[in-house]
Amino acid sequence: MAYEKTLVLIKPDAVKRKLIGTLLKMYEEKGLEVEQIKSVFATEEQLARHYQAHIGKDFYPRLMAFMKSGMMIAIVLSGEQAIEIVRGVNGATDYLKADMGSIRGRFANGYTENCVHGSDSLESAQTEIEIWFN
Ligand code: IDP
Ligand code: MG
Repeated sequence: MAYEKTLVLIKPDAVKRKLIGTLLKMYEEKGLEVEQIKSVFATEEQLARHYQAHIGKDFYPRLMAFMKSGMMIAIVLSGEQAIEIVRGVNGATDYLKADMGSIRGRFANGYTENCVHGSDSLESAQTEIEIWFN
């Protein structure tokens, strides 16, 4: 067991659909603490750093446009195994295969518009917290 911090983004689709409270509740119900939270309009630079691994992929332009399409909520969550817990609560990247109890299983309407982001490793959590909170 390891105490971790992880970065969550509530993406523009979920904010527009007034799901902020519902999604925060799902993380809190799993015992995670909200350490930092703010609303944010992503800049091109933040997104290019955040999604660096996906630059050049076919879905990248659509992803960038979507992530700039409205306000997001950036959150630092902490707790034991926080990174893995958040990935579980979020559900699989393929929204059709995501567990029906997960956020994506319940609420995602597409491959791009999938409500949430969660860091996938300790390294990306550190980098992403820096991107959105510094
Ligand atoms: P993750 O969000 O589950 O970590 P990643 O593979 O890191 O998934 O992809 C980042 C984001 O890019 C996804 O959350 C989703 O919004 C978008 N994305 C990923 N794969 C596809 C795809 O095949 N088509 C369209 N959008 C995608
Ligand atoms: Mg990812």
